[in-house]
Amino acid sequence: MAIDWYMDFVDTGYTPAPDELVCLFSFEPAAGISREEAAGRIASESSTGTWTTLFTLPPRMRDLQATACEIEGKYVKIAYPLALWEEGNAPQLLSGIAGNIFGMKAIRSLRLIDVTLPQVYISHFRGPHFGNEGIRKMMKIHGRPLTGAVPKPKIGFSAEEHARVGFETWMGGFDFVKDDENLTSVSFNRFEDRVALLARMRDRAEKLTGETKSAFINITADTDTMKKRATMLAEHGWNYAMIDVVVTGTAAVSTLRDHCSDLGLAIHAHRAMHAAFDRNPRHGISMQFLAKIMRLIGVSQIHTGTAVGKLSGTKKESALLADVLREQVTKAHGRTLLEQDWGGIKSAFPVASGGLHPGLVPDVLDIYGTDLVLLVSGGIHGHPDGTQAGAKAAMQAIEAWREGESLDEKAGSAPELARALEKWGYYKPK
Ligand code: CAP
Ligand code: MG
Repeated sequence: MAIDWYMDFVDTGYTPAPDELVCLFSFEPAAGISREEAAGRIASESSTGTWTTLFTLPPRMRDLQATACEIEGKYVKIAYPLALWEEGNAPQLLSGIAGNIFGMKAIRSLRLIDVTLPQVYISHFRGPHFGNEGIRKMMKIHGRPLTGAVPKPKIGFSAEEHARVGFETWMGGFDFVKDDENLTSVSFNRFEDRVALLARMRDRAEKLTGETKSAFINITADTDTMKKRATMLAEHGWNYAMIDVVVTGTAAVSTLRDHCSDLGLAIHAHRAMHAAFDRNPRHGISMQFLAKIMRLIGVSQIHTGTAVGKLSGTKKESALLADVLREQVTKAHGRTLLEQDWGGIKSAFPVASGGLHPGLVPDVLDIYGTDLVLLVSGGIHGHPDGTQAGAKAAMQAIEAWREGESLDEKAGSAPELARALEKWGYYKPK
């Protein structure tokens, strides 16, 4: 008597229907399991199946089963009927295509690389509230990267001290001050104090510079608290909220996307904890999948790496992530990216951050061009002449790149940049 029915989920002659979701996985079967059977198990356990044949099957069963339709080497493509998915429910999508399958004994390793989402599915999501052009209009910044810095050290400043470092950052020419991912509301730096004190400094810096200034203030907490904090931000005239989107999860981000949109707030998404599941190339979930889901839900920008800074990631990965976030139709790229037509979903910004200093700015702009958020934090606060000089040096490095001038040439007429190069040169932190 047959025990399982995993092979019912394999049909390499099958062509996915236009309204089906299609996932790309890489996988390694466990010993004694064929590639076909492993592929069938992934399709089965991520859609309707289980380990044994069953006494009763609902009549609509056949129409709901996922199909492993392309198996090539360590790669498998699986097509999922639309009816499997609840409209607009990102957590449910992950429970299916990123759920139990990672723990199956029959699969030694499994990586969810990407998914193509049909129009009829993405039409139930709102995407980013502003889109990149909308953000640029709101901040009155054109033709150059949006720039920002996190006060460093990450935690330790009082709210007053934090606001003062913020003022110096803005006076050096930067657009944004950003909280660190682990700064929320601690005894010596309460959220509400920081919001109010930074707002006062923002208004002063805007008056003195004539430029629009803003901040990514971290509201990360339980969902109800995050909603209250977002409301407080709007009450103080802020136009952004920052959320640690991986640790809070797709459910909370979905709720806050709507709440922030009603308040006219864009969302800066920090991806802290992402490397716990996307760094191992054989097992886990890719960063491009995470970036795709977060654009779908509706963050305005998310961190995408630097390749040259202190954190892991390659140039190719960052360039592909930028395509996932910025393009209206993301082109397929080998076995790392599937084609995605984003329909009515607006664009989002890639964010380059992590171990950057003025000497590395050209490397980053060579990867991304100017359509990004560039965060240089330790790389301005560690400047020999302080934060304001550090920000000026980074802005001078951006200018040099836009003018096609080398940093050494530019340093001749840019003293802050010259001092930065004295300290860091072109050092790549590791
Ligand atoms: C950078 C940073 C960011 C990382 C996040 C930090 O500070 O504030 O959180 O860039 O990583 O805490 O390390 P520095 P990623 O500029 O001083 O290094 O952007 O890869 O998500
Ligand atoms: Mg940080």
